[in-house]
Amino acid sequence: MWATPTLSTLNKSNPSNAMDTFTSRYNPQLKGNLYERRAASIANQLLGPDMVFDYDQLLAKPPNKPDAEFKWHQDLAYWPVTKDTRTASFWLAIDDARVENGCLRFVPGSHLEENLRNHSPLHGDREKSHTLAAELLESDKPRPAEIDRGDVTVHHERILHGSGGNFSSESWRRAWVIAFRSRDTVAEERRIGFTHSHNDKLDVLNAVGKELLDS
Ligand SMILES: O=C(O)CCC(=O)C(=O)O
Repeated sequence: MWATPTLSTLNKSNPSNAMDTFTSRYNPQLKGNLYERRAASIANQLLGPDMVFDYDQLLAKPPNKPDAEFKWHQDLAYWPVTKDTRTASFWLAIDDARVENGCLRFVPGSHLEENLRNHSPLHGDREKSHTLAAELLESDKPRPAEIDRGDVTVHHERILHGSGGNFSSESWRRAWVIAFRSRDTVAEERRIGFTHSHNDKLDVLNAVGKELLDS
């Protein structure tokens, strides 16, 4: 399964710190692969029969990239406000994911908080920085999710999570993310031009968190 053209899109000469590609958009032959189908089935069992594919991403950190961090965030803080927020985000480890190479870390229980944490663009505004970051509280007790290659975690849209840099001199840290949301929510996102891409228009990104889309 892994000797697919997808992995060749993780161009190892790419100078950026952590790469991010929309897997099946750029490799449409991957649509409907086994991972996607199994994840869809689990999303339906967890959250209901109306859960559908929303987006996928390959996230890759090369070795020796201590600055290839994903800042603490809740996924929902990145997304437009919708009535129905149900999400199952699957994170498939392509390499063994360890603290050393930047595995995911979660703050247990944070998905149960009534309000989202405050998130700010990392540099200036959304035009300069797609990345949003939240601060940890002293009471937060983050836990690393070290998993082996081929294993999968599933996370909730409100769980506070992030990952450290890649301090390994040898190991990449690659992951294939597929997120499922309700059919109505995905339709609503597309209606306003939100696709979960860094290339979404600035006015769409700036509207995130500000209004109820269907109000
Ligand atoms: O791969 C990472 O380190 C971060 C991924 C992430 O934030 C997510 O899948 O929601």
